[in-house]
Amino acid sequence: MPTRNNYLSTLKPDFKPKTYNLGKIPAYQYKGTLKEELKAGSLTAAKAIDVLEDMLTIREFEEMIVKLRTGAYESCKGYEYRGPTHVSIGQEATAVGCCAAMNYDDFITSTHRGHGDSLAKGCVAIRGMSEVELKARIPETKASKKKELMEEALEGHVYRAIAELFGKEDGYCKGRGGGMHIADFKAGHLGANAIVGGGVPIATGSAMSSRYFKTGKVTCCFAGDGAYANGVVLEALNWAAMGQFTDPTYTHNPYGLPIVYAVINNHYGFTGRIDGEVAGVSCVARRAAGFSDTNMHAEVVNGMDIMACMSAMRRAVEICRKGEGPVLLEFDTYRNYGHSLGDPRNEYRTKDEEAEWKSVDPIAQFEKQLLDCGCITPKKLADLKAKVADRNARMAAKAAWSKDPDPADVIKYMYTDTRVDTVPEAFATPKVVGEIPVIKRTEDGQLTYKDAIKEALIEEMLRDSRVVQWGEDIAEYGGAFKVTKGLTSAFGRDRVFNSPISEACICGTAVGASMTGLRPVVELMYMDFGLMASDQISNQAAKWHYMSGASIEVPLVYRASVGGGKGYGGQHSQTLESMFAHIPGLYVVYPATPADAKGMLKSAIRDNNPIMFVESQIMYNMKGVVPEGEHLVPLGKADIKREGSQVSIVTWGPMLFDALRAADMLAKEGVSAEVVDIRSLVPLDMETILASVRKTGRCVVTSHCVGIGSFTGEIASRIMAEAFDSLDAPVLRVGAKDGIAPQAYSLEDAFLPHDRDIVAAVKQLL
Ligand SMILES: Cc1ncc(C[n+]2csc(CCOP(=O)(O)OP(=O)(O)O)c2C)c(N)n1
Repeated sequence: MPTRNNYLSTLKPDFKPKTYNLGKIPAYQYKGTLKEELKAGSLTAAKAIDVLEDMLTIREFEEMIVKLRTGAYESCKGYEYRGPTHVSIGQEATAVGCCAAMNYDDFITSTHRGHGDSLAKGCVAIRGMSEVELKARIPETKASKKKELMEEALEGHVYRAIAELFGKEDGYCKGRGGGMHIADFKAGHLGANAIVGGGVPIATGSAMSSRYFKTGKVTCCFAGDGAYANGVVLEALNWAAMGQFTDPTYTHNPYGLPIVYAVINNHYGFTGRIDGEVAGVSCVARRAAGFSDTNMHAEVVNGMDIMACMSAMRRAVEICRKGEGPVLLEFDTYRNYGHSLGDPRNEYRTKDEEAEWKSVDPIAQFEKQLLDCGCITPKKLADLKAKVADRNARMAAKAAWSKDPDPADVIKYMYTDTRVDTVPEAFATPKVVGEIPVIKRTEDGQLTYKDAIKEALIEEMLRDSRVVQWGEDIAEYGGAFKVTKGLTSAFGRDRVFNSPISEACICGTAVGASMTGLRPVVELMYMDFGLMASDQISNQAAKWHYMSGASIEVPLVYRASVGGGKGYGGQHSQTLESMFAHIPGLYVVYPATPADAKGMLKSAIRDNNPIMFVESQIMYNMKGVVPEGEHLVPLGKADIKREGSQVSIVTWGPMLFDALRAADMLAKEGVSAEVVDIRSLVPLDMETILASVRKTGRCVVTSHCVGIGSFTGEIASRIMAEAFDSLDAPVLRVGAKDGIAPQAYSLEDAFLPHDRDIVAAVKQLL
């Protein structure tokens, strides 16, 4: 483990002329055949037939969708499928080749065109399961023999995948996700993603978990060629290749991320051509050269040849398990249909091109090889095809007429109510590798807000080894505001480390890491930068618990600090919690006192929901009494910070202190104001707010958010809807001006709300 001293950089200027070698990327090197693989023992005839069965299962599933659209699918006539139709016919070898070359408990992430990946992963997982695992998967089974159990589980797999596609309660995600978000965490499938590139940082985070826990598990990240133009994907490649993971001369743990970036290059984005149109590289694998001196062991593979796919993936997995990942494999393949079935393809490609690719169809080619080397007879091949078609048809009919989710449950699964009350033994005694920073209280027990946060971080790191932190400059430097100072030397670089300036990846890797066992607490240096990560926060972290039908939890904390009030201008001063509160699925909390900061952060780290934890930079040096040791403040519980009887001032964040000063000022004029600090925007403690308003009859809601779209409006409207009879006057709001935070002191002062504005509003009510 490097100490702080030997971690100090000793860079010298060196401008000697040199040339950087970008290396070579092998392409289409595989020349083997099934016969040779069988002879070499890398594959058995039985496994080869399983591989064919899985490809046929995908083809049948996708052709079902095509036929459903025209009413030609016989087994569920009359059933009207509504939903996306991104079929992957033509690409089956990539899905099956990759999954079949992995262990059954390795991980994948997938895409909007992910039925194939999902089916392949499930089939491979089921075939790898023990009898006990199979019985757990299909608890109602009457089968006892392994083969029967497996066949039943495979049938159940097809059923649950179709049921999810059809939006049924029996689906993998209880109909909450659908085909574009299908996931089966029990089979290592961490989710398909309808945001192009959205799953790539998640996969990267999953590989971080494997590295941290030393499980040896590999993650295969499926994404299309189109995705490799997206910022977050390029961020993820940089992240995975970071020297602090891979460079043995520099790092304490030179174990590269065990991840295979599987680029499924079907040559089109939606319609945009990667070849000669929307990219400037001759092969997508060249992207790898931009991020790693080893070119990430990139390779271009014939994605129409299942043997080539499997061989490449086997080698990639081996590299990863040796700790030499990441690996990037580009699979050259083709989608026979358009982007979706609504796309006729004729605007951008020719029938001749399609015919050329159909002539190298992966299934037809592999069937020929199986027949040629006598692995299967024509009769057995016909039987296998009939079995697959029949299974799909029966499962489709069963799914089509199975139970729809109950409309009363529309928001069921939004949040989890679980948290870590007891840390499992394996994680309960984390290693401490250096001195733990001393946090000093004043004689009367006070701490700064910043130290209160730091104390919470230290206590939770000591309590649970799964709590891991990353963010920009948070290691030796301690973060831009020094909140994490000293934590790297205390807990080690595996638990507190610097990230690149990649907010989307900071937030997205946390999602994948939390899905696979870590409990990340990551820092957004300024809340404004959260907008760079809004997809990962809002579409990924916030949504996965619901979209998976509660089959996965995403326990993570985004610590976001707000810069307003320091004269930092428009891009470093925004108070954006109202925006994030508008995203269902995310908790949003904002403590205003040191005691609440400590107690709420500890609760947040133990909670199993994704949480936006907002901190204000102007409060970092504010002092208050903070209980030592185990001090937990529940999330979603408001706090009456001052009792009063004539008006309620409902607030959160730094406006609490304006509200308290306003209450003092009003008291001098004989007005009794109650100050309610909501502390959590989501979940919101309406009960406490309503009880206060029912008592006082008047209410002002105030925060640092700009007026338009502020969460103050949400509170005001709910008070009016739920306590109208108790109100003697309308609810008023006090916020920042509807403008952009200016730098000039005079302007920022005019921009932000103050105690005097609250007093004026109260007087208006009275
Ligand atoms: C961030 C984002 N932008 C745009 C889209 C719309 N869209 C869906 S699929 C797609 C093309 C994706 O191309 P690629 O990654 O190559 O995958 P393919 O569809 O070819 O399998 C686009 C633009 C989206 N879903 N997400």
